[in-house]
Amino acid sequence: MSHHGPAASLSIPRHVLTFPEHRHGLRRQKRDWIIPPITCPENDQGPFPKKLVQIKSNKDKETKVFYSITGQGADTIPVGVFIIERETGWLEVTKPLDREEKDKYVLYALAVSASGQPVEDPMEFTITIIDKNDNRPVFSQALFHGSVPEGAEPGTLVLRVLATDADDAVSSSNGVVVYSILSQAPELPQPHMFTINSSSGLISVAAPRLAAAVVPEYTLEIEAADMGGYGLRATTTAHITVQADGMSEVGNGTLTTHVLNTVTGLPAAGLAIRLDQLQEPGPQWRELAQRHTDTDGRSRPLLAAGQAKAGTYKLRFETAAYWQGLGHTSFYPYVEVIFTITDPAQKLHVPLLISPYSYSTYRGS
Ligand SMILES: [Ca+2]
Ligand SMILES: [Ca+2]
Repeated sequence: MSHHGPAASLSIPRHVLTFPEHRHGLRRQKRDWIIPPITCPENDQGPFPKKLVQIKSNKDKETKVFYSITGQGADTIPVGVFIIERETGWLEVTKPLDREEKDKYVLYALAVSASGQPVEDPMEFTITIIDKNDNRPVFSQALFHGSVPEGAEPGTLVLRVLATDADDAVSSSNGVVVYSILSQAPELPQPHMFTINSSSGLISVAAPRLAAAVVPEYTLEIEAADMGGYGLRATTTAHITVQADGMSEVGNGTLTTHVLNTVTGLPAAGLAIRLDQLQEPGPQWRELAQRHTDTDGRSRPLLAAGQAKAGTYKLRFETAAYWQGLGHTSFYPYVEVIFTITDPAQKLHVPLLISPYSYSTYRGS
């Protein structure tokens, strides 16, 4: 038994397609006879007619053989795309083909003698059109809309964009679309507030501290590119609305705050704040409110008028995330200010002044 060399079938020249041998005169094709695939690139610019493969009958040793073809692209619509040289058996294509219009043609080759008698059974063969990347991705919409509640956790889904590509996505990457976010406007409280799944087009929250008061709407420029992200490109725009949380605007709250960045002397925008109340007799804290500071460093009131009760409260300021958003590291991962409300009717203002290495607070009103 020999294991050397390629299988015998591979020694058949690729440009010749021979009618299958009959087994003991049986008028059927051998079941194990494999017709080699015939391929033709799309958008070929010729010159035409262009030879694809030579069809051959071994009966040509005994008699003169004439060849013809029938089927799709030969004598049925689209007629005349493929022709065969009657005497040589050369199969030829006559014009540029569009794979996106038709990706394969099923034909039959016939071989007859000079008197018109068939010398072979009709041989079925398929011409497969090989894709070229001649279509760019197309977004299903010129503008996409999505919305997300403020303070949404990273991973929260926002919307999905969709682009299609007419090219072959099965045996090539010409039709495989890869998504990316090109830009985010505004870049507040930091760039990359959102991320996109490169294959599904699902956009989700990437960073915390989405705040309607800071940025009520983002504009993302989204790209779709074929060939694994390196081919033809298309862009679209996505508008993402940040929804303020359910609390109604209350102008006369009893507990307010503002945060000042003492490095720049400017208000600290987009900083997350949480208010807890101590559950007497303790030590459990109960969350009452979450806020983000706006561009003035202020948040909506943490306690609405009439909501305050005497007790011990804690304001937690997410300082590290804020500094991280500005490209700094913070010595304090967060700042907690604990204070007592004795007179619920009195307005109370608890500001925070921060740098990466210090903070201070005071009682205002
Ligand atoms: Ca394409
Ligand atoms: Ca194509």
